[in-house]
Amino acid sequence: LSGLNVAVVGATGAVGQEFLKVLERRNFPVNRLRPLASERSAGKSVIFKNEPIPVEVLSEDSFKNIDLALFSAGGDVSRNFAPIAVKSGAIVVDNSSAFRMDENVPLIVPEVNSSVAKNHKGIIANPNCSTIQMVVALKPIYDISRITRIIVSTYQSVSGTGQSAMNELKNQVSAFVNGGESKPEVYPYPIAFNLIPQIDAFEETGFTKEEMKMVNETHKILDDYNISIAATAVRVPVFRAHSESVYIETEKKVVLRDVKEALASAKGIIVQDNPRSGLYPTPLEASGSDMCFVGRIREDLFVANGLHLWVVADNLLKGAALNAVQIAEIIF
Ligand code: NAP
Ligand code: 3JN
Repeated sequence: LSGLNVAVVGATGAVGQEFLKVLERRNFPVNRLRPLASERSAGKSVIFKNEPIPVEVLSEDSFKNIDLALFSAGGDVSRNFAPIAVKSGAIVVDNSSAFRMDENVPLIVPEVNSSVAKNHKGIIANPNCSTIQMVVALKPIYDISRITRIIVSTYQSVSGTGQSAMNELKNQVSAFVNGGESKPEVYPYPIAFNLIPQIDAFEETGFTKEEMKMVNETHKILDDYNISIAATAVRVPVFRAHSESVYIETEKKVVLRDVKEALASAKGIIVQDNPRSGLYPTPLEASGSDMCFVGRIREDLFVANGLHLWVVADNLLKGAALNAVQIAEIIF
């Protein structure tokens, strides 16, 4: 492959910045890079391969001669501009929720369902970060026995909200330490030294949109709509990497040793599971890594086919930019 012209929509954002680093680090065959953002970024540059590249303001003409367009500028931008990019001849890998549940759009985690990526009609969707790391960890178990029930609680870092939330946590921590005050702007409550059991808006059912993304996207990726799934998504004062406490029930009884072996030999997973010697995954240690870390693997004490796991991954990498670039690597 001689080189592709790649547009990054949202190149100045938390995910967009990771896109540039992942493309460079993985030696993705980039011929020309076109960083795109809003008018707010006019005059700014981004760094790619040690060179400053001027950011262009996103417009209908942005996709001329573009082969691959990586979108991470929110659902509205994707809804408006992804079809334009496709019409211009680009293949779109979209990080937003805009097209994830569209039946014409494959929703891909390469370790889980790479074979359906080729069914795309121009747009391929990248799942929500919390969904990605959960299905990476569950697929090797699912291949031993179907999973019938999932109950998950997430501990999501502020980088999942974007650059503004990372600044808010930092400012609140330093204000707190200095005896001052820093008012919440991004979140409804202070996030420093706190937990917020709300990510995105509540639906009538009492679940949030983020929680329902985990339900609906997991059904689609595993192509199993019979799994009973309940999620509680919580924002925690961590800068980077999401953690999840996952409880599952399998159809057949699985042997714990087989589960650990399947996870340890699965692509993209590192098992860190020796809790009595202090070995289990944490978000600080997982930050910056491409891998999905799994630990605290244990049988439920009361339910015969119940298992518990602790799953940690970098939400900006495997949860966003890395997974999207891995999708592009499958397609080209
Ligand atoms: P962020 O740090 O706030 O960055 C947002 C980016 O979008 C910036 O580059 C911004 O440009 C650009 N943008 C916003 N409005 C725009 C417009 N009208 N036209 C062109 N560019 C526009 O947010 P982030 O954390 O990177 O997340 C961005 C999006 O990625 C999210 O909204 C979400 O859809 C998706 N995302 C997905 C996952 C996942 O789970 N896979 C995780 C996080 C985010 P300016 O700098 O010019 O404002
Ligand atoms: O909050 C997180 O940790 C992940 C956030 C993801 C997100 C944030 C704003 C808009 C999404 C997403 O990827 O589902 C969206 C969206 O595209 O709807």
